[in-house]
Amino acid sequence: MALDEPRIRMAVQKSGRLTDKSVELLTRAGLRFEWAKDRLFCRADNFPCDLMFLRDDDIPEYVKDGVCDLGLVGLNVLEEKLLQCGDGRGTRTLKRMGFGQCRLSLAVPNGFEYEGPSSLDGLRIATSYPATTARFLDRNGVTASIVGISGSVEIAPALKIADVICDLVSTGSTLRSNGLREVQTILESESVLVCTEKALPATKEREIERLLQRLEGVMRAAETKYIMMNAPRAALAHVRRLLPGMENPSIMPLEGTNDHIAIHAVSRETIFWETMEDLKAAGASSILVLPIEKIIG
Ligand code: PRT
Ligand code: ZN
Repeated sequence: MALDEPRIRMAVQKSGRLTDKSVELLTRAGLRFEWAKDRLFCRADNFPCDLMFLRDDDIPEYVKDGVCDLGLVGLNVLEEKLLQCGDGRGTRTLKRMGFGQCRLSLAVPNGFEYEGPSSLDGLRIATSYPATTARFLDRNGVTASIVGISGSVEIAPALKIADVICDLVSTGSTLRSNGLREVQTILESESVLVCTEKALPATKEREIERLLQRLEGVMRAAETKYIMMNAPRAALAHVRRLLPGMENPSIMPLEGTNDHIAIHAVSRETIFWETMEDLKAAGASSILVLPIEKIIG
């Protein structure tokens, strides 16, 4: 690998909820690097990509400014930081990554009657997402005051420093244990892969495309299974109905029988135990479901 080739620089959360999944995904996409919790910079030795480990709050600006070409960050942080430092633009979202799912929601104390955004008029809203919350209020023609808090937003109503809150929710248990009720989602979030909008050399664009294809392959493989079974030939149509995600199965004769076949196929859908039981009831036997590691093409 030539030393002067342009290398992609990619920002990843240094230590937090997104870190392990990000590192795992990049490793499964074939990048080989020596990662340790205290490292800020890692060079992949088999792909022209360097990783920079940052606080997630810094990733949007680094990508916007072109210090990093790519970033893996929560959509919630991306939108908030880009709104705080400009008009919300400056990065291109290449892919939703399917992990780190959560939502930014308004929550009110139990007993508060919420009838829509207008119920917030004149109230104080505590949040770590002031710009995203302000955008929501603005879009809904609501005037409320925003109390910026950097952590433990859920205790603000009990402390009487705010009437309601706008915070990230995943299971909802933090809200419940603080006597709050989620009433409105203002942003559905997950981890996203973003690219800078600054001009990049064509070689780098090509490498980014190659990396993206690999990441897509890893993600698709995770959702896809390889299924094998034996079945009476007459049951084939029934089997296909039970597995709508199955694409063009390979059908092979089974040695020693005329009426039984082996069916092998890739299924784009999760195969549940119930489906396996239905397949068995339809006459299938020796049903195997195997994970797929990589997919390309
Ligand atoms: O140090 P650094 O600044 O990098 O990290 P951080 O502490 O700011 O962020 P971190 O690591 O906590 O979260 C990173 C990202 O994970 C967030 O920006 C979201 O995109 C995503 N994520 C997914 C979450 C959650 N789920 C989540 N549940 N981030 C935070 N929470 C918190 C939430 O703030 C609330 O306090 O969990 C609590 C609610 O959870 P439930 O399950 O009780 O509803
Ligand atoms: Zn953060």
